Amino acid sequence: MTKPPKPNSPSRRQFLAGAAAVGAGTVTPNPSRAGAGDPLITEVQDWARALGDGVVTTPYGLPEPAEFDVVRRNISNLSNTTTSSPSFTPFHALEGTITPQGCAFERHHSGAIELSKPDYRLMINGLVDTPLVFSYGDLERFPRETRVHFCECAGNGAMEWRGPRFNGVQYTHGMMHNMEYTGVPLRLLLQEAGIDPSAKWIYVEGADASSNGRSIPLDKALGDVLVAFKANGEALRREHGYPVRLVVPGWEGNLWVKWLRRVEVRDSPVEAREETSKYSDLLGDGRARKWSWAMDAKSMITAPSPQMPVGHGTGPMVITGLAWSGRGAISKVDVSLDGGRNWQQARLAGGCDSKALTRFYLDIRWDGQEMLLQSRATDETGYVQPSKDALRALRGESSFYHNNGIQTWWVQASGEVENVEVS
Ligand SMILES: Nc1nc2c(c(=O)[nH]1)N[C@H]1C(S)=C(S)[C@@H](COP(=O)(O)O)O[C@H]1N2
Ligand SMILES: [Mo]
Repeated sequence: MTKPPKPNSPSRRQFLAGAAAVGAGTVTPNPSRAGAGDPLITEVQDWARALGDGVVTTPYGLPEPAEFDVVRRNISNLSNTTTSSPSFTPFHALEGTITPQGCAFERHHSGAIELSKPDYRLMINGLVDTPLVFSYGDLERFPRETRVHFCECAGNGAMEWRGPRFNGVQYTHGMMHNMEYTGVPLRLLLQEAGIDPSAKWIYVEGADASSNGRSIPLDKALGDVLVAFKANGEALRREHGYPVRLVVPGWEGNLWVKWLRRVEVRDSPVEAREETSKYSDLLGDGRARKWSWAMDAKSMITAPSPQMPVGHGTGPMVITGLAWSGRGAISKVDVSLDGGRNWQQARLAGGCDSKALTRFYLDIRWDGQEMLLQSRATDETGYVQPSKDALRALRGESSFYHNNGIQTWWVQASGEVENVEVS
């Protein structure tokens, strides 16, 4: 069993602080008998003696103060500036599948810019009959679609390629979010401009200083790509590209251009731009794969996990997590309690949307013994999430991006959980 190096992990320090606060260890394993003298049951409490807050006390609601800990975090030594850096989603503390915008990971190359709706323009040019410029209001007049999709950075888990490093699902898997987007299919805007028969690619750019330009094959652009202006029912937040971003379902987050400014229709990809091949993958044999667009099936156990230790004794325990695939819907998730020797099929909750997070549960009775928890996703193409060893055998020890290997959590008898690897 390989463990992460202990001293220098910020997540571990945060975990220990958190664990003390919730009192990791044993608490009452069963509901207590009614009328057993609990004042919370037998006495009238303060909150029932006076009126509560009136409506619109908080015109736009904020999370309950006691939930202060359910926030994005970054890793201070990961990059030099926070304007060119990722933050991480607190998946250990979230349920269901939708990521609230307020705690969804962000990744900027030159900071989150302020861009107003009146100042917003989207240009479509290149191999088209008529180059067009759309205002925000123009976009609102095209037929829209609403769909849930995950956005995962190709770097999610990259730091774990060579072995366990960060003690928390927020850091090992948190470069991702899953939202319900509303937008106009890019196809409709391209058709409005009229696509030249020689067109094979588009090149997309944002309005920020980095522009984050990327090439995307025309087939994908004419498929399920959305020019989105709403997420989870409300306007996009600035950090996710207000007022308009590209949604490229199932494909790596870098293609999801924020503050979308220009779509150039082309006969070839833009080769010269460094960004185009930034997320290349090394293969085991010394060659490299330039593009890995679709995110392969992957899963994570969100609880128990290092930031969410077991807070109760033996008996009923809920093991839960998320699974996703960039190639379609999740068809099955297996969970192992013993480091991958035996597997049990988990219960899938909800709709199992295509290219979206799927929540799974395994309800067990914990005997108080240590466990090596793993989850393994299978998608509708039949693809099965590989072990980290299998992935390294294919792609070598020095690869980095697109790490979809199986994660192991070591649940100790004390209830503490650590990021480990078993082989
Ligand atoms: N314009 C612009 N678009 C961008 C980026 C950027 O820096 N600028 N970062 C990209 C990367 S690398 C990722 S992973 C996703 C992250 O989206 P999020 O910030 O909503 O999480 O946006 C992509 N789109
Ligand atoms: Mo990314």
